[in-house]
Order: sequence, then C-alpha cells, then structure tokens
Amino acid sequence: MGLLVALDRPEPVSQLSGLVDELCGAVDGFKVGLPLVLARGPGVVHRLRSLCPRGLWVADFKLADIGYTMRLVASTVVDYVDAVIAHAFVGVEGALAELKDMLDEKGRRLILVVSMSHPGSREVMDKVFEDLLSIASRLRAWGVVAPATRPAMVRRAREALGPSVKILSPGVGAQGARPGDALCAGADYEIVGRAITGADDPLAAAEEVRRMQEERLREGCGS
Ligand code: BMP
Repeated sequence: MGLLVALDRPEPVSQLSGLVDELCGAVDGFKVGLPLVLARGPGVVHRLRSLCPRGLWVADFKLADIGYTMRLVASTVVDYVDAVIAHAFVGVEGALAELKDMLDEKGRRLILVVSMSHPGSREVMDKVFEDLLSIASRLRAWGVVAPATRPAMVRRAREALGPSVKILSPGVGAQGARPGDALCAGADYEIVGRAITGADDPLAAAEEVRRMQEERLREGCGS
C-alpha cells in the first residue's frame, strides 16, 4: 500500500522545502511534475530530494517523443530520481526502447502511462488500452500509470501485467476517486496532489488519506 504526493505547483523552493520536509516521514514518495520543473529548473528535484532521500522519487514529464529527445529531457533529472514517466503510446522502436536503454544504464526505472484519469482518456487512449499494456509488458517497464478514477482499468492492468509490475494511480481527491479505490483494484501506489498540497494542513491531509486507505483495505474493499 502506498501514497505518493504530486508536486506540481511552481512554488518557491523555500515553501516546497517545508512541505517535503513535513511530509517525508508520512508518505512513500513524491512525483515531481513539469510545471514545477519548468518554473524552478531541474535542480529543484535534487534540492527537494536531498531533504527527503527516503522513498520513491518520480520525474513526471510524461515524455512522448522520439527516443533521442526523450533521453535528452530525462537526462536533466535522471541522477536525482528513481523513475521517469513516459507515455506508452509513442511505441517501442525509435522511442521507448532508447529511453529504456538509457534508464537501464543509469539504474533507473521506466513507468508508462497506459490510461489517464480524466474523462477524455476514453476518446483515444483507452481505445488502444490493450496495446498500451502490451507495450508495457514487452518493454518490461517497472510500472504503469492507470487511473484511480476508473478502477476497472487498474484491475485490467493488474490482470494483464501480473503481480511484479507496479501500478501508480492518480485521480484521488481533487479528481473524485476515494483513497483506497485504486489500491482495492490492485494498484501499489495512489498519487495525490491538490488534496494534500493544497490543504491548510498537508500533513494532516496525508495522514487522513493513509487512514482511509488502511480502513478500505482492512474492511475488505467493500464500497
Ligand atoms: P491531483 O491529485 O491534484 O489531481 O494531481 C494528480 C497528479 O497526477 C497530477 O500531477 C497529474 O498531472 C497526475 N496525473 C493525473 O492526474 N492523471 C493521469 O492520468 C496521469 C497523471 O500523471
């Protein structure tokens, strides 16, 4: 059971430092998003991680390009994170295979987006969901992103990918999924952004998410 906090808001590093420091012992890691890195520079990842070396640190640039370019982008933060997120839909040859090689060389993990938490994911991405799952399998991706807002997608990802692939699920809180929805469907981590980072008391909010996750699992995941 896991909880990752999404750091997206382009706040001053001094403010974010306090947040990361406060949450460090209460969560399982952080996902650093593009708005923050674009505003503060890739060095922000290193600075924040040094405040909380424990846990999983994920760079979420949602890479979707040719291999050459994805490698260049990933290289800006690869030394400071455990894993990098890319879109599965760009395909293997000339794209994800090259990124995967680079991450393997660096001892870093690849996470692929196979379905998204917003309703528009149904318009295109979810029509090729099975193909995206098979790309994740072929590439031996460490993990996939699948939506907490649609637990059936998480369930199907777990069924298709087996127990060893990590499933990370956003959409909890601000986007409507409840803590535990994705875990109950087979996810390893729920990703929570605004419901924690925008709370008056982020630590209390994170602890409440955890409490609700535990309660759902303890009660056998009934609705
Ligand atoms: P929030 O809990 O504030 O909605 O944040 C969710 C986080 O997960 C954001 O960083 C967002 O970019 C990311 N995300 C998502 O919401 N849906 C997806 O399908 C994939 C994501 O990475």
